[in-house]
Amino acid sequence: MKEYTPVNQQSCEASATTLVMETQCPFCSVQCKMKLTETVVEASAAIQSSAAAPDIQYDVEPRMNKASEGRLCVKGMNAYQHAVSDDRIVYPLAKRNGQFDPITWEEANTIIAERFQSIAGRYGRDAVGLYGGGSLTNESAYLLGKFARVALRTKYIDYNGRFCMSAAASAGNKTFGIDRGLTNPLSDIPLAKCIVLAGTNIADCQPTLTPYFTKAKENGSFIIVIDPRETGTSKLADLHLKVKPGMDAALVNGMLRTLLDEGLVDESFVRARTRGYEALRAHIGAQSLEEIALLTGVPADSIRRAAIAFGRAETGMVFTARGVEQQTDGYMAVRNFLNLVLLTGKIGKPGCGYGAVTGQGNGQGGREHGQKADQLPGYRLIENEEHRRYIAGVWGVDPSELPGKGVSAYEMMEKVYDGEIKALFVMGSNPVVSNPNANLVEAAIERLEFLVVADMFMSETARSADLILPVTSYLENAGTLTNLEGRVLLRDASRPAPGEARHDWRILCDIADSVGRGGYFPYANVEQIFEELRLASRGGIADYYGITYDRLRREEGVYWPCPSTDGQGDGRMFASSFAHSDGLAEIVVVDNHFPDERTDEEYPIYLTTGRVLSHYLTGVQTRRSHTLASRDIESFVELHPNAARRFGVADGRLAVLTSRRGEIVVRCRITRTIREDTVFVPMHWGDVQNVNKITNQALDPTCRMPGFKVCAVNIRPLLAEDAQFA
Ligand SMILES: Nc1nc2c(c(=O)[nH]1)N[C@H]1C(S)=C(S)[C@@H](COP(=O)(O)OP(=O)(O)OC[C@H]3O[C@@H](n4cnc5c(=O)[nH]c(N)nc54)[C@H](O)[C@@H]3O)O[C@H]1N2
Ligand SMILES: Nc1nc2c(c(=O)[nH]1)N[C@H]1C(S)=C(S)[C@@H](COP(=O)(O)OP(=O)(O)OC[C@H]3O[C@@H](n4cnc5c(=O)[nH]c(N)nc54)[C@H](O)[C@@H]3O)O[C@H]1N2
Ligand code: SF4
Ligand SMILES: [Mo]
Repeated sequence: MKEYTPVNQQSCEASATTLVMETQCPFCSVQCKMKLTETVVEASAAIQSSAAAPDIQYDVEPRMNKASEGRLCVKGMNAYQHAVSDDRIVYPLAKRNGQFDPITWEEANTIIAERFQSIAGRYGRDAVGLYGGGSLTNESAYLLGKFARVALRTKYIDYNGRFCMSAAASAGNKTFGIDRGLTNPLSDIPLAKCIVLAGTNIADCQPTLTPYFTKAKENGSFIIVIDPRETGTSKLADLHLKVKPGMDAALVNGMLRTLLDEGLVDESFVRARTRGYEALRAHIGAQSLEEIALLTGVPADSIRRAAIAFGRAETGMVFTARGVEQQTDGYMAVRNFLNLVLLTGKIGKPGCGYGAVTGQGNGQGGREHGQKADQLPGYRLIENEEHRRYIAGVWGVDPSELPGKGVSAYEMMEKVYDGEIKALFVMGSNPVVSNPNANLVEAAIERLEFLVVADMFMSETARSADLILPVTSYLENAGTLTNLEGRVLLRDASRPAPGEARHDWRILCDIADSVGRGGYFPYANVEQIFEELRLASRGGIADYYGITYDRLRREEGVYWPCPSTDGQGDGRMFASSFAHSDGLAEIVVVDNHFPDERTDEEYPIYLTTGRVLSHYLTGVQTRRSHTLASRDIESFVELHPNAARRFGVADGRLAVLTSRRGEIVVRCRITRTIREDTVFVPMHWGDVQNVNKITNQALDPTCRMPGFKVCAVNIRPLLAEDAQFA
């Protein structure tokens, strides 16, 4: 743990103790650095006698770092509030007669071991499932994967990154042979002369990156935003394509058709560096721009302008995020954006590349080291014999002991519902709010024989737990996180754990011990886990072998892949070859896909979902920050005035949104900035405002990503007085 020196400032009235914490923001994938100073002012003896509580003040200063260049957004500025809040769970809690009672760690570990072993004994080891998250450090995420396969020996493990990065990750792997979010360092963005921002709202979701794009604009870049709504990000746009939700793949086909018509395909790059172009050329040659305009709701002229701007620009970058990816064709839609990058030869050079804008703080590292159903550390595959042998060797087990692959996050919830999974261990996620079709998930969770949740707070999921394990926050827990660029960063611990809260990795080691597998989890500190992770990832796609804590302390983060301790890691990828064994990138034919659910008479308008600036994911943390909560105290539905008139709902009044799966109640925000056929609801609230009670559970057939971004809904005023009268 990092050393800190309390400073005592004595005065006749009061004394102050100051704790300086050098840390980084726990929220999004930029991982901005900051200095947090806590000053505790003890009242004087005279005042103390009247039982005054000490006055605690916090001061936050952004710190220079390569990603945010010394910026912090409003979430980072206020991230301390939840971590220091009185709402933190600080003792293990067991539910008895519907009430949570504090228990000791010893009791908690004994209960867990007994219940897991009894359930595994009665129904088989696969009756216990694990559910992880992208906010866990690399060390904890790695250990959770090992814990599933070596301590509990179950095949059922998956994590919330399934809902986040799975479409882009599978597309990157298939097209390039590797998935590392951004193929370039952020510093390349200002060099791009044309930038496509598709389904990514950087201004609200990675705000400290916005200046890279404004700098690009100052350098003459032409910015194209593809989003059904106007957002903070679309304000940067020279051209905004207000696409119909779910129709990005078709939109890109229109752009590719234009490239072909205008002779803007970089034939020599395509010949030298890719395979699969012939089939794609035939496919896009058969597309009609007018039909695509009808399908996508974007005028043919705008599609042409976008394609010509990107095709002609000397350099260019494409970014996608969840707007494109959280679709039932998310994998193929991303692949079409990668087709666009490849056909124009805009990759592997300064100012040329692709970025899947990673979401969670460790959304990148969290998807590399084995908490995914089909994965082993270093991006290895659990069904690959050679990979199994290698990892079994590192773990000291027989390869035949490693389970096979399980199922994706939502499918795990279906197995819980069907009674195949009887016990669940959740670490770093709030699945009752973040899964699609949340009513089913809530019912599933209630059917469990045994639910353990490791969290800092009483989340909506923790409420249903039999046992809650209190974990340390970013201020208390050390470890590495990999930011959206693929840069591995070390975050030291800054203060002691509150009460009896424990680190995630420590909790896993202790439970492993209780189930008699402690010999495989002998770590005395987090660095020892990283040392094992280095070995486990060695020779894999996500090779961390060359990265050490010493290096991370000396240098400001190291890019993966980094196979050797004197190697620098690769900031800009694919300069001369891609990661497939033949060195080529794979172009693929992408059809004009429709969303799984279309509007009809009963559910006549599209719902899309996403984020607002001041809240983070299911809001468990940001709703506990008074500054952030007060910016948006409740959820809302954003809808066009014509849509409001059609459904008779009024601005500022409550409306009921219904779908085939359930209903929610939210307040109306009427605005001309959204398409008339689409409404938007953010995802940050639970219970009656949990938008996932109405979202569609249909999954992408390849990556198993749910189509969070489109379903069909109906809207009505909650009460007569909420109605709009024409
Ligand atoms: N403030 C804040 N920041 C965050 C988070 C947060 O919760 N709050 N979460 C973090 C995480 S984990 C993630 S994954 C990222 C998410 O970052 P983003 O993906 O940028 O965020 P979203 O708001 O989910 O979706 C982006 C945009 O997609 C648009 N969209 C909806 N449907 C479609 C469509 O069919 N096509 C296209 N092209 N666009 C569409 C939405 O209108 C929205 O503006 O943000 C990270 N940063
Ligand atoms: N409708 C709709 N649904 C969505 C999305 C969408 O755009 N629309 N986006 C999806 C996306 S991209 C994501 S990433 C998911 C995220 O959804 P969730 O996985 O539910 O994410 P969080 O709300 O961050 O929940 C994390 C929980 O872990 C706790 N936690 C935080 N840090 C730690 C830690 O270090 N250790 C432990 N043990 N616990 C910790 C927090 O207190 C919180 O309770 O939601 C998905 N759901
Ligand atoms: S939320 Fe993201 S952009 Fe904002 S301070 Fe935290 S890491 Fe930086
Ligand atoms: Mo995410």
